[in-house]
Amino acid sequence: PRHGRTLARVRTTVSARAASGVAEAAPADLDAWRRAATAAAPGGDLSALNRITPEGIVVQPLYTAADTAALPAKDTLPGFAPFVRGPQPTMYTTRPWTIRQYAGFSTARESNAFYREALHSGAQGVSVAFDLATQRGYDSDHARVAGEVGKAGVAIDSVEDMKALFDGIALGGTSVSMTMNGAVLPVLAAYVVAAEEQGVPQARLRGTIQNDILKEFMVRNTYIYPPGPSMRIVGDVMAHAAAHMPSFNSISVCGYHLQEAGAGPALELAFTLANGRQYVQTAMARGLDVDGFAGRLSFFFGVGMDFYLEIAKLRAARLLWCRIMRGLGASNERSLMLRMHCQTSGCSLTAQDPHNNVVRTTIEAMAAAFGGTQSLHTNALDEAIALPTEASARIARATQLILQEETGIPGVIDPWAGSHAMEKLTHDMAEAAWKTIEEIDRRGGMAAVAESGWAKMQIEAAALGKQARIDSGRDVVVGVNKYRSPGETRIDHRSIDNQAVLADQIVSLRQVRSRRDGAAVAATLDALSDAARSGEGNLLALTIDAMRARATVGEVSDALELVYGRHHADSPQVSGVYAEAFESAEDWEKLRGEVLAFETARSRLPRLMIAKLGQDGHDRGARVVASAFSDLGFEVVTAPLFQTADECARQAIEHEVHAVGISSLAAGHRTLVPALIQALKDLGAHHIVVFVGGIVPPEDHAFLFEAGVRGIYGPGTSIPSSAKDVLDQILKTPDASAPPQSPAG
Ligand code: MLC
Ligand code: 5AD
Repeated sequence: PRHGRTLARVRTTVSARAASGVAEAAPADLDAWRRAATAAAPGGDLSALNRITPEGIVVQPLYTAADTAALPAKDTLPGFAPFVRGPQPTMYTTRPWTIRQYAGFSTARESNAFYREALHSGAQGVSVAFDLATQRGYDSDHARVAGEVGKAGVAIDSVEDMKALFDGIALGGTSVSMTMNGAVLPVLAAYVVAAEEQGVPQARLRGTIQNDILKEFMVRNTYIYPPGPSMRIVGDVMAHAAAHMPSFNSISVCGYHLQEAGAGPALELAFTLANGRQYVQTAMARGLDVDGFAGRLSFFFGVGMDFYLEIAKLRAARLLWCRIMRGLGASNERSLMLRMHCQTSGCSLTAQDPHNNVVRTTIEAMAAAFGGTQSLHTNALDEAIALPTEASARIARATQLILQEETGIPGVIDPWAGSHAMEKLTHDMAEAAWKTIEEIDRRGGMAAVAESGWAKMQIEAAALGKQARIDSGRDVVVGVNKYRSPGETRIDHRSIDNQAVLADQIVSLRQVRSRRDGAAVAATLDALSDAARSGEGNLLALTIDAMRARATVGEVSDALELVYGRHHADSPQVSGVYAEAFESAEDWEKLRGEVLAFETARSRLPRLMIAKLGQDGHDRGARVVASAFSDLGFEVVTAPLFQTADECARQAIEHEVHAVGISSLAAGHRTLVPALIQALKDLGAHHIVVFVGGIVPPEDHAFLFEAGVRGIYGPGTSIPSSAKDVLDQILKTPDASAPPQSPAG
């Protein structure tokens, strides 16, 4: 048969080459290659073939033995320090990474059904996404969160909800990750009690709590209390877990959100490791033995599209962590080994041509597997539009199943080891990250740079540079700034009936409150406030008592807020980075001209307030837009996070802005944006124009326009195009000083 003949021919060719192998075996003549490559390089300049990443890492067109000859300790083995090649001696050959898809929406019952179906169809662990009300420590019936209950994750108010969430899922067997930071105490406590009532003692619980508050202050913003008390809470969780939950990972130190907020891989790596080190030092300062808890520290990285560098980053992470932990006096092997979860990059995905996202995610997932991750989430193709549907979640899961079961990839441990390129890039990545860690030390350590805002500004500057490179076409995003599709691909997406979820939660909260012993609950909450005040006792242990008595998430948070207060962040804004990185002088001048023309027409510069509403703290987009618009000549006011619609309207009026731009990434827009427009009208500010940017599914557009929104800018919108539209829309609207149009009727 044809097939056999082809095979035979291949075999002859191979053996013929082997016979005349003298020429092939000749030592590499690097100078000859350099001459040939120089001749072929554009302008005869070989260095033009280097790619220099925004972080200054040089990626060469060719690596040879000459690049790796001087590197220290290349020839290491998996399962042995410094663990560059992986934490397990056999890695995926005996147990592939855990397919662990982050998910949660609506009520506990609905999310439970989703998890069970996922576990039945190939998922291997659970990962809970909580709604923003829960993440920020509010019960579902709190007035500030009405628009957000059940939207971006599942609503959990008490142990009863937690029990429903894991109904029929054996908590002793399945490992569960919970992405919880601000409200870590009531949520982890509810989990412990739910398991206990399932018959699983805390000693047998497997899983991970995120409990990484430092990165919340830097980027993700679901903190509740100020940094000092927040770090005590982290420490109490670590201490309790070290003593009572030996199989539970008490912290997941996150780089993912730093990358999503704009950090390149080296910055992500440096900040994550420095945060991890800060937690270890915090626990040690409380007198915990480092080897008693460090083996249960876990990490979490994002994996973006820069394929080689992402693999190098994951290898370098293990190398550096081993160095850091030895420096802190750890000696147990488990304390030295970095174990990680990875998630493919949400911000690399596009709303345009959404099917392309499957390709991007596959490539990123391969990088995570080549990098030796222990657990992986692959994003769904509808990432930039809404939460995953059953169908898109199925493809995302299958992406991993195919890698595990069809490709042979898990069969070779750390297959890139020994590649001149990969070894050199691993080394260069580690060096770049280490330099930043040294700079952090010079600035007083991670807690100091997180609190001063320096860390956040580094990340924001990177995000602005990236935005400018995409807007000016230097960084290509297929289907967005190049090869755009003439038509729009519409896909189905999940939408959540927020009002129905809210009604459900209110009923179950009422039930919980009516059935419990009120005096007993009050006593546990008082004990909690006392412990917060005195600094004595373990807050997690006390919260477990409170949740067992059926206190709610909101009540526990309030008991602590009473002592600690709620934190309000105030972070300085980056300026000039967007302007500097924007490459098309002509486009730039044109836009600046329009801003100046506006000034002439309206006798003052366009003034814009950029705001987020409710509990949605994902502020990369808002901050990038604010900084870039300000570079373009707008006067920009950045509103504080977590405002209600009414508070936002009052601020807008106070600042005399022409327009308010709302950035919405957590699906609260259907409730919050109309409420803002109403509040502006009620206050007589008909002239203030409202725009929305962020993740807004196409069906919501008509609804928002009807409510009075004047522009919607989804992911992939270039800043110059939205700026132009904003100017046009403001000019179409009568000024505040102009006589108000009499409303019809
Ligand atoms: C694994 N094991 C092996 C082995 N491979 N044993 C022998 N040989 C091998 N080759 C053992 C391990 O030692 C371990 O046992 C057990 O098998 C499970 O393996 P694991 O590697 O620990 O995997 P897992 O249980 O999945 O844990 C992975 C983890 C953990 C350590 C990274 O922390 C985790 O699951 N993290 C997930 C975090 C997450 O999903 N976050 C979502 C964030 S989303 P033993 O006994 O050693 O434990 C988000 C988005 C947002 O944050 O909202 O912003
Ligand atoms: N369900 C599934 N995935 C989610 N993500 C966020 N919330 C959810 C959810 N409720 C994913 C997205 C996002 C990242 C932070 O996590 O990929 O980018």
